[in-house]
This record gives sequence, C-alpha cells and structure tokens, in this order.
Amino acid sequence: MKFVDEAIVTARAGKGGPGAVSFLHEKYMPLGGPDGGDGGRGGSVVIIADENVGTLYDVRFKREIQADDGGKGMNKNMFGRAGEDVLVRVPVGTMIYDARSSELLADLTTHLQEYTVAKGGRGGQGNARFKSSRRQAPQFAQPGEDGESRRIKLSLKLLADVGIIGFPSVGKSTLISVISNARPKIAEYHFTTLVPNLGIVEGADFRSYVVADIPGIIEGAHKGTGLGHRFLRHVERTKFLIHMVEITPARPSPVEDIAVLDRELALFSDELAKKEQIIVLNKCDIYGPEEEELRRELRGFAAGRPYFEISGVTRSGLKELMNFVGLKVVEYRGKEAGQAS
Ligand SMILES: Nc1nc2c(ncn2[C@@H]2O[C@H](COP(=O)(O)OP(=O)(O)OP(=O)(O)O)[C@@H](O)[C@H]2O)c(=O)[nH]1
Ligand SMILES: [Mg+2]
Repeated sequence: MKFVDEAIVTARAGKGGPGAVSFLHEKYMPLGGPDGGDGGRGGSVVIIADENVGTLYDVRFKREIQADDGGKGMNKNMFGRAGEDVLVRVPVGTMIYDARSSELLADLTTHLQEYTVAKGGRGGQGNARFKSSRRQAPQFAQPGEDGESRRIKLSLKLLADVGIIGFPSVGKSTLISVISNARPKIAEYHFTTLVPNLGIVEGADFRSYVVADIPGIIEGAHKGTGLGHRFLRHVERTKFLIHMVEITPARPSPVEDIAVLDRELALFSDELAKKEQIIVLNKCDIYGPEEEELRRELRGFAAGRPYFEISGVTRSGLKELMNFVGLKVVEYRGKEAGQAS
C-alpha cells in the first residue's frame, strides 16, 4: 500500500546567451566604439504549489525538465532575450529533495508558493562592457554561464480527496480497483479489506485525484463491532464521500443501511456526518424484478441528491459516476483555493 506519491526528475536550467562582439559602424565614424550587448539569462526551472493539482502523476512521466537558453547579445548594445522559465505545477504539500544528497530543499505548504530548483545561467557581457582607457576596442566578450542542473525528488503524502464507505462486501474495493491504480484484495467474505487502500484516479490536465477505500463499517462500529470505526479517520479529511450500498438478502434494505451508517458517522465526528455524499447502488448487474421494490424505495430516498446505479464488475454506469466525481473534485478544489488565497 502506497501512501506516498513520488517523482524523480532532472531539472536543467537554460544557459545564458553569449555577449556580443560588435563595433559601431556609422557613416563618418569608421572606427566607432564597441557596442556588443549582453547575452540574455537562461530560463530557470521553478516548482510551484497549486491547489488545483492533486497528485504528482503528471511529473512522474517526465524524465527531464529543460528550460530555454538565453539569447545572444546583439549590436547597438542590445541585450539578448531571457530564456523562459519553466513552471512545474505540483500539489500543495509537495516536498522537494535533492535526489543525490537527499537534502530537503523545500516544503511547499501554501498555494502558489514556489522554489527554483535550477537557476538559469547569467548572460555573458558584451564587448561594450570591456572598454577602458587603455583598451578602446576589445575584441572579446564573455560566454554565457551554464544553467544549473539538478536531479530532484518530489514527494507527496497522499491525502484522499474522495472516500468510499459502506457495509462490508458492497463492492468498495472492486470500485477502487476499476477506477484507479490500486489493486486491493477483493473477496466475497466480509472484512476483506483490513487497512485502507489509496488509489490515484487519472484525469485529464492536472485532474488526477486520490480515492480511499476503507474497511467495511457495520452497526455498532463506534463500540468496536466489526473492525470498529477507527478507519473513518482516513476519510475524515476527504472532500466528499461515495456511500456505496447493495441490495442483499442479508439485510432489510439499502435505505436502512444508509441510516445505520450515517448514524455511525455522526457518532464518530460531526465533520464526517456533514460531508457531502454521493449515493451509489452497486451490483446492478444481478438485480431482477425481486429487487425492484427496494430499488424504487432507494431512488425515492435519494431524490434530489447525487445518486448513481452501477456495476463495478460489468462497469455499467461507471462513466457517468466518474464524470460526476471528477467534476466535484475540481469544484471542491476551486473552493479550497478560493479560501486559501
Ligand atoms: N455481481 C457483482 N458482484 C460484485 C460487484 N462488485 C463487487 N462484487 C463482488 O462482491 C464481493 C465483495 O467485493 P469487495 O470489492 O471485496 O467488497 P468490499 O466492499 O471492499 O468489502 P470489504 O472490504 O469486506 O468491506 C466480491 O465477491 C466481488 O466480486 C458488482 O458490481 N456486481
Ligand atoms: Mg474491501
């Protein structure tokens, strides 16, 4: 089980542009003074924390991040253009280490906090700078300085964005296994999951996020029944919950299951009880006419709230659910970023 997301990349800053060697050429001044401008500085590689980014997923697939070189100095004392900096967006909470020495370079704890991991080289001075009383016509200029290059390790303690809760065996681990990179154990007996699983759901442009699947909760969990309720703390800091239910002969109804679980949440913490829930009826591949009444009762109960019917096994309804979940994550991130700034 991995609670830490990591990426190792080489950051290469741009080289400074060389200074120019040039002399003024004007009609009546055949031997004008030196006018070679300085080279531009090289671009730097800068890591910036962004509330809208959830994981290091996008960085993980880069081996190298290279910033542009600075432009050459030019005649008429014109400076070369500066190389553009590369901004690498990472989640708030990312720690930056030097990959060789393991030294901690920075801990990005706030939105838009940044750290330069590789500084661009200075541009070389043009020959205009080297003019002196004894040297009227310097025939040389400085080369540009090399940019810094550094291998860095980014490390992020994953906090789940979305928690999946429900009775044992409703299919929580099955869901996380089909939507994320997590490969938890799945079995028909209760309490298959004994410790939380975290999975990264890949989304387009910085939209990836983290989902937590926790052990099943049953009535009396707050008193220690089943595995107890201590795992609820792993979903306490999520943005919202997927509350998964099934129709099973083992229990009276999904509506009642929801009431029981909501009570357990409230007994654990107010914060958890208040969290927004998406109700998901799973295992819809196996329901027939006999389950219709309970299904209708659940639809009635969920009316006006986010509600989805899916099958983790056949994947029916999964696309609709995951589109909704992805948009919700983005919506919550927007709110959090708004609060932070
Ligand atoms: N028919 C059907 N079976 C499913 C579906 N999803 C899960 N299952 C089965 O239900 C059983 C329990 O699935 P899990 O994913 O382990 O359930 P869980 O909620 O993680 O269970 P615990 O970890 O014990 O709380 C397994 O036998 C799964 O194959 C589904 O959509 N349809
Ligand atoms: Mg499980």
